[in-house]
Amino acid sequence: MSKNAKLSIIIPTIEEEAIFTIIKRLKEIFPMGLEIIVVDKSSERYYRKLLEAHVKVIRQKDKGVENAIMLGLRNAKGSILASIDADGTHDLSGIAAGVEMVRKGEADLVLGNRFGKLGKGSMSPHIAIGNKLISKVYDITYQKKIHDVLTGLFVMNRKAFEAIKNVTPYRAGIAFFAIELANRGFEIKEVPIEYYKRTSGESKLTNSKVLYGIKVTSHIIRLARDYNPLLIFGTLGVILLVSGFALGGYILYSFITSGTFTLIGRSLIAFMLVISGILSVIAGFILDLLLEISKKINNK
Ligand SMILES: Nc1nc2c(ncn2[C@@H]2O[C@H](COP(=O)(O)OP(=O)(O)O)[C@@H](O)[C@H]2O)c(=O)[nH]1
Ligand SMILES: [Mg+2]
Repeated sequence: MSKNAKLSIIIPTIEEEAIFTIIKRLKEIFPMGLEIIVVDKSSERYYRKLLEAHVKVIRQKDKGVENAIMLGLRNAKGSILASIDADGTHDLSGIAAGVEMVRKGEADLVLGNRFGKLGKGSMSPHIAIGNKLISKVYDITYQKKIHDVLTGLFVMNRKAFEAIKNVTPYRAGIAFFAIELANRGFEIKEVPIEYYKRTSGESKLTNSKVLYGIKVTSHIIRLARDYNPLLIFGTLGVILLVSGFALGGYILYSFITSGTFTLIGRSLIAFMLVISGILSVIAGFILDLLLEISKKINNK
């Protein structure tokens, strides 16, 4: 890829005030060969303000950030394509780092890992746990070393985009791109970025992040081409078993040292952990068997 290959950056927005600073800074970081495409789902007033920022603006008629980014990508001319949230929470330098990796051919898709340098108070603890768990499921299912599959920053090469440009996006945020590209054998890597607290407005993504998280997880598991239930349920089972035995060991130790048995609640939890662990492993074997049978039937 040539050094002055054009870079297109897609910015999805619903009334984000931080976008104007982002546009200004991106123009400073990439003074040459930059195309900024804002995919806007805001008011008339905001739209007019965007036009004054001298960027390409596409107004989104349907819903969802996945559709917004896809719309922007389909209209992009660059040989390297990127996207960043408009709320000012993502570290812009992640784009340059991702472009470098894509340019060198180290990856086809680079995701900005917000857990690299998470700013204080930038992500609430339960959202962080949810994001980490979802990324772990992605990591295990697709065998990629990714820690933040729901980030708002990515860079990809045109070849990767051409392979998925006709796929209709589903509700999975940027995981949609990571799932589709993993299924097609593209190289996916990450780069650590800083994540900052939102300075204005509220989250626009969804009314319920819990439901959104469940939807994303189900897409990740259902769409895996080489879906491996034994690996997923087996790993989960082992984690449960290890935690159960660890807790059991601790209970036994305190019983031996104190001579009295008081930890009834904890014993129950340890018992449940071990039982669920065993069940999870069994479920993995059964699902694996069913998958094998269905594959054989389909091939006939
Ligand atoms: N065009 C468009 N932008 C969206 C939509 N949903 C979210 N966004 C934008 O996508 C980015 C990420 O959304 P945000 O609300 O910050 O999600 P969060 O960081 O997960 O809370 C922001 O720039 C939003 O303004 C949508 O349906 N259409
Ligand atoms: Mg955000």
